[in-house]
This record gives sequence, C-alpha cells and structure tokens, in this order.
Amino acid sequence: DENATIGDQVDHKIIGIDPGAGIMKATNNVLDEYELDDWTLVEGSGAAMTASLKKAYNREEPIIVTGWSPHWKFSEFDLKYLEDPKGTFGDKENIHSIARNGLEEDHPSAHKVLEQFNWPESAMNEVMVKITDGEDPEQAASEWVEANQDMVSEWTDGAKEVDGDKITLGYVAWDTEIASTNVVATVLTDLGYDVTLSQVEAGPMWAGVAEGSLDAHIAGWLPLTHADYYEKFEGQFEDLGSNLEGTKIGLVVPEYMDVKSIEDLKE
Ligand code: PBE
Repeated sequence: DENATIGDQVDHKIIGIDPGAGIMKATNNVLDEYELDDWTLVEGSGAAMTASLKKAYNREEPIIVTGWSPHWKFSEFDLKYLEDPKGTFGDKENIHSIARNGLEEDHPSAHKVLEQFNWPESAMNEVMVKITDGEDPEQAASEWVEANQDMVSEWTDGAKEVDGDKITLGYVAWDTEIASTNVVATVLTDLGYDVTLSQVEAGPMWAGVAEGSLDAHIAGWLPLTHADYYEKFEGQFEDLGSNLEGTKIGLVVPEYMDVKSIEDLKE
C-alpha cells in the first residue's frame, strides 16, 4: 500500500546485525533519541542483513537496514543513508589497528606492518567485491596483495622476515573486516609468519586483545562506534592509529523508497 506509513510498510522493523556491533548500540540510541518507541531493531548478522537487503531489493520491497561504508552493497544496489539531523550516528570515523600490549617487543615485524597498514576505501572495496562475487576471502586477499605490491611494500617497509612465528588476529565477520583482516594476514604470511585468524564477536575481539589471547585486530571503528569497548579496555591495548579514514554508519534504505530522514520514521 503506497499510502501506508514507512513504519507500516516495514512492520516497524530495522534489520540489524550481530548484537555486539557498535552500530546496534548506536541504532538503539537513535530509537531513543528520535522517540521511535514502536520500532524494533532485529538482531542477526552481517550476512543475514545483506541477504534480506538483496531479497527485498530484487522485489522492490521496502526495507531498512543498519548499514556502513565502505561496503560493497553500495556498488551492488542503489541505496541511500537516511538523514540523521540529530547526529546520533556521529560523524565520519576511522578504522584503527589495535595491538596487545607487548606485541612490539615480541613480534616487532608484525607490529611494524600493523602500524604501517593503511589503505584507501577504493582498495578495500576491490577486495570486498571479489569476495561478494564468490571468491574465497583468502584467495581474494592474496590476489589483491599480489596485484598491489607498491602499496604493500609501504606496509612492510623496515619489517624483517621471520621464520614461522605465530600471530593470531581477531576479527568479526563484517564484510569490511573479512576483507582487511585477510589482506593483512596474507602480508604477514608472506613475511614468514604463521597466522591464525580467529573469528569472534566484537566484545571478545576487544577483550581478547586486552587479555593477550589475540595479538591484534584491525577493526576498531573510532571514535564513536566502538567507544564503549575502547573505554572499557583502555590501557590494556596499544592503539596503532587508523588504517582507513572516512567510514560512516547509519540507517540505509533502497533509493526507491520515499523516505529521506530518520525523522520520517515517526509518522
Ligand atoms: N560495523 C562494521 C561494525 C564495525 C565495522 C559498522 C558493522 C560495528 O558496528 O561495530
């Protein structure tokens, strides 16, 4: 029904992702601040969210999802962010690399790579798109690394080769982090490290680095999205600075939907 409110069209549901994601907390704050009391944020996963989006999009049905950039969904579908006049989702952010305390002493080469790792959104997108097109993440990452040795050599500058030292990287199964973590794992493997990737939820990822069971993660969305985790574990990790600049989170809908702003969800 075209005259139905946006809320009625989507059954007052926002399709979310895994409950530990910062964007879930941010969206709950949005529901509070915009007084969207009769709305529900549905928990799921990044993969379930993109599957729902794809299904709705192919049928031109209304849908609202928690979304972030960079992300391959923007190259695959015509989408828009809902305006956020209260600024609850915050401004542009950066993704930070986060190491356990003591990593520099124990694994100076890996530490150096993590510290120097930095790439533009366009590069991350290339890897994400390969994976979305069905390539195995490890394969997509190694192809990208092979084709981008100029950039990779800036990350490995000054890092010595090692002989099978073990490194464990934590990551959450968000498309952005699947891409970045596999790329860094490839680079470390090429340097001689024996790299283990440990897929966890967001809380355990930050806690693992703080406790030292994970050597590092490269998935710290700051200053806002992961502010809680950052504050909770402050002092128990080393912030190696940003590896990608200008990310964004928000509510995302298909272009064909007649809605502009989060304010419009109130009607
Ligand atoms: N994300 C992608 C994460 C950070 C990376 C936006 C889904 C989050 O909300 O915590």
